[in-house]
Amino acid sequence: MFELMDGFLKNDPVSLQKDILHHVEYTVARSRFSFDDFEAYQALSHSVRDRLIERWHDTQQHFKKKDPKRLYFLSLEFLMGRSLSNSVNNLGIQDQCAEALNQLGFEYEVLAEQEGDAALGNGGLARLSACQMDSLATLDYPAWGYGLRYQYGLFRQIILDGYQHEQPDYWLNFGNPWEIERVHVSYAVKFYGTVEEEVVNGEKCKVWIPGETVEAVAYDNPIPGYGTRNTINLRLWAAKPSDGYDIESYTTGDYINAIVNRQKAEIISNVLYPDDRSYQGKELRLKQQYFFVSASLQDIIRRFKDAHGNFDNFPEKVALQLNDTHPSISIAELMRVLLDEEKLGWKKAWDIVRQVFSFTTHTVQQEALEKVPVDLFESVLPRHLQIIYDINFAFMEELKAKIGPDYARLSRMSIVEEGAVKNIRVANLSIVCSHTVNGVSRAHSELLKTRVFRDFYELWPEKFQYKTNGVTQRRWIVVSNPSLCALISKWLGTESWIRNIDLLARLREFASNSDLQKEWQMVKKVNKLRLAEYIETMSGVKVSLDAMFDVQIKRIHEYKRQLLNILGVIHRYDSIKNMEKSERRKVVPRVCIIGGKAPPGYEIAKKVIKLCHVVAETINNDNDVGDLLKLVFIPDYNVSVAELVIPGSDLSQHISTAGHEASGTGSMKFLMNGCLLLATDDGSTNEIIEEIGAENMFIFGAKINEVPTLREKGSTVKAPLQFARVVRMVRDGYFGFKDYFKSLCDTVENGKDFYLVGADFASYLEAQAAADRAYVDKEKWSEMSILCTAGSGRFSSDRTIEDYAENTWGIQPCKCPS
Ligand code: 26M
Repeated sequence: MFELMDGFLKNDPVSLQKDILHHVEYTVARSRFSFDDFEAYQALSHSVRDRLIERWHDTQQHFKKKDPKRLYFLSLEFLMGRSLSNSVNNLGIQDQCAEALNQLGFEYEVLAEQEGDAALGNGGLARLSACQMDSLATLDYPAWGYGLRYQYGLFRQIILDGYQHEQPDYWLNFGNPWEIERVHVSYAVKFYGTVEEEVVNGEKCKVWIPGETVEAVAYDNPIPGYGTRNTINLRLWAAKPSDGYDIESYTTGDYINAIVNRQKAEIISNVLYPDDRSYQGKELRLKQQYFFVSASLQDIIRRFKDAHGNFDNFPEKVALQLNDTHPSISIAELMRVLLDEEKLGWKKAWDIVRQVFSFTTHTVQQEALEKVPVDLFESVLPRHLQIIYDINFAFMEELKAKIGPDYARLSRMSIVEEGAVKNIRVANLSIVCSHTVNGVSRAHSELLKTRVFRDFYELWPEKFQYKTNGVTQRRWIVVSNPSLCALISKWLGTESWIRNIDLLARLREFASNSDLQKEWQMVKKVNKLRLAEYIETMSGVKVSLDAMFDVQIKRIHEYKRQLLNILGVIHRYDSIKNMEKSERRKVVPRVCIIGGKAPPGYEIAKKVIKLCHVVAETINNDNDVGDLLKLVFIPDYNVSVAELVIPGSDLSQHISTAGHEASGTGSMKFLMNGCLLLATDDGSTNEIIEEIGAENMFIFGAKINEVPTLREKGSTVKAPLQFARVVRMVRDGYFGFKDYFKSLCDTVENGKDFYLVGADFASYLEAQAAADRAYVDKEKWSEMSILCTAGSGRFSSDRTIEDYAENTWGIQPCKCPS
């Protein structure tokens, strides 16, 4: 049974082994003499979980005692991926686990592969939340994450005959050892109904009589910091029927229907919306947002009230971070609680609300900003709509006093959009009510100030900040690339960079050292081998390790321009086909790898996936080409696939049309892994250039300020001949499916080409040619690769989080004693 030291579970291999066997027998309920890899994974996970729980308790106890200002990070999406390897690494018990398992006849790495991803999010925004939770824990900040426990995560992508099909991700099928169900932490969340006026103590007040109640039950997910005892909490809410649900049906005797109706409450947390283009006016989506916001605020307020008599110092103790507009109803909800339940009066309530919220936006597109039809809002949350109207009225008055009767501007800035369908502009609500509005890169922030939120910037310039995104080196180097991790530590003579990323810059000194370069190349080779094996298993394509592995992995979107990549591959193929045999010897061999999910309703994105498959089919089976060029599509791209692919890449592509990618975080993971970037000047790229140097990257394409002019010119901008030629090949059915691809080709020709695929094609090909030339010189390439890792420190989420803590949230570290 469990052995304790100073009251804690021991971490030596013998104690771990005993715990694993205990869990095999009593948690997994298998014989300790016969259990398989999956059962061993479960038992190991439960042993690790026990250790997390101890730390989690101590951390919460410590926070309670110290009562620091806490950060509550509200996000509808967290893309956590796997937990075992991350937890084992952050607890620092990997060697001990490996030894304990070895003696039982199991391999740690094999067991880690048994775990499925927790994919409770779509893409960039959701993975960023996960990286930020890791940094918050590691840097000892008193923080909590709040979100939704979807039963179905992001759909699984399967490819049939080159077409994407979506399958449900019922990720909880085999149990989830990383969560703790808190049956006693539950809150009633209410919807619908009416608002009535009542007189209480001679004062008129509004009373919401809700029509439906759903119970929110807490599931806690411990997030361990690295090299610290601090383990913070990610609390996800699941919807359960409430005892008060549909009482009516019981009394009318319809028992069976009453039960069936009761069960409908669970729908709220059933499924993650898989389209990250933000779409409007879905009742279930609004209910999801309010459900998680209401439960979280009840929890936060209960915790606050346990420690404080009144709300006077609420803003000194609570920071609420809105991860995009998705949780922004919390503004109206906090207002409602303070007004209707706590009876603080408008002035006091408003004063508190304005001090606690900070808002980060993750988009560039004006069209992508969420809107909720007023009718829908009124039906689902009638009292909240009134409050939003009141906030807007006060804001409009304040604005009029400042800017005078500029009605065009007043109407642009109003929280309520007038028109045939009246809408609530959630972004405007968030800006008006937050003390800070953050962008996710410097360039993004400029766009917010000059275009997207210009009116607001002119009114409140002091509200606007930016925090360039970052990713956690714990997952993206230490866990996913252990050989590189060991090599870095060896050359730096310390492992401290895992907590103090600035130290990575010291690698620069050794960038031209031939010993390091050789070891660096070895590590890359091992990772490429692992990736090549995976590619062969997934797609049957054999690839040469001497080829440059060129990767683009991210959600499929027109603005991310996977089409530009594929057309570039077609051009390369066409050029090889048209070469003399003697010339072919000079071609630098390439393996082009593309992976990503298309939103289910996004036809053009789905056609891009099919195009990739048909082009791959032709190229990969062409004996003229052989190892000089391969194209592979990696299906079902997710966090775990990224952990495998990124370390094995030589070159990665971040080629969005300038002005469309708010930041981009994939590029940062590739950089950390010594992978060179081929990129447009978009999102974080120009900040990356400052660290790495343009001479160590392949930058191409129109700049942000050139895009509008290029678009205006439309059809008069002549795309290069090579472009017309490759599009023609697709149009003429060189790869088959001629009719199917017509609409896709139409998006980039005939004067449309909104994303400037044609306009950027020539400079894209030049950048690709420059990459080829650089790859031939192995020493030079290794030096550039080392410089990428060395310069990646600024893109650690540790740096982002410290900046947020200091300049937005006003929180301090609160370290739990070891
Ligand atoms: C909205 C409404 C209904 C359903 C889904 C949504 C929705 C979900 C996710 C809308 C947008 C979502 O994510 C946007 C996103 O991922 N943005 C990316 O954020 C990253 C982190 O800041 C940036 O690096 C990327 O540039 C940005 O595209």
